[in-house]
Amino acid sequence: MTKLGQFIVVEGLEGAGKSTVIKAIQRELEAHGHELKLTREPGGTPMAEAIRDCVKHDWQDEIVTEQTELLLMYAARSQLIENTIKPALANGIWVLGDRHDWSSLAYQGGGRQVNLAHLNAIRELTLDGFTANLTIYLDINPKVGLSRAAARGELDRIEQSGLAFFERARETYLNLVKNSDSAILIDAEQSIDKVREDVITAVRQFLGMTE
Ligand code: T5A
Repeated sequence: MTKLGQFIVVEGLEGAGKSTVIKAIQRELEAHGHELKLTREPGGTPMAEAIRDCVKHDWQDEIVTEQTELLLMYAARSQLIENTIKPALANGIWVLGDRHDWSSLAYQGGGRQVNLAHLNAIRELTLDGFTANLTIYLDINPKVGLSRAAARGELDRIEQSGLAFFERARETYLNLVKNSDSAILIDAEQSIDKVREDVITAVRQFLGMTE
């Protein structure tokens, strides 16, 4: 019988270094012989990528409501989970995700402060208990993260949400890590090399438990 794949997610605010560490994790997992599928959220399937374009862009003077943003994030997630992540895991392929459900809890729940009962109802409908095996949370002061993101170019619609939004999102992430036994916090304000080193140590520990 095929051994199930594992789902590892990297989370964090803008500019925390997710894309940067994902390359290092990929190398590590492949060196251990794991076949790997990389995903990003929102996105990762043709339809979910179209939703990504929708949520990231400005719509001239049409306001994107908080409810629309929330529903689109979970619509994209549902497409990705059912069409890509679950089939990969069932075939023994490991999945490495650039963001997942915690991003919605942090950004829509914490940042936008959407109604939590509604958020949880949509989560239950979409996830039905599905969850990552390991979440690596890169913790960064939003001022530092946003300045890294700004150095790369113009900020998109969500990135323009303001400092208080990102402070609430960070607070939510910190609470999620504190209350999880499958997540690890990495200080993302360290040098890139030190962040990578800490992340790889965490991944090796996880591999020790699963292999
Ligand atoms: N969103 C997403 C929601 O609101 N709800 C949801 O449910 C989901 C899934 C996605 C947007 O959607 C929102 C969150 C986002 O706003 P995105 O383009 O995927 O959009 O945004 P991010 O994931 O935030 O992508 P970023 O590229 O901004 O962040 P990364 O990947 O964390 O950062 P990275 O690795 O590209 O690094 C950024 C820069 O910093 C440098 C890098 O070289 C790079 O230039 N850097 C460092 N510099 C100094 N020291 C370090 N330690 C550094 N690490 C990286």
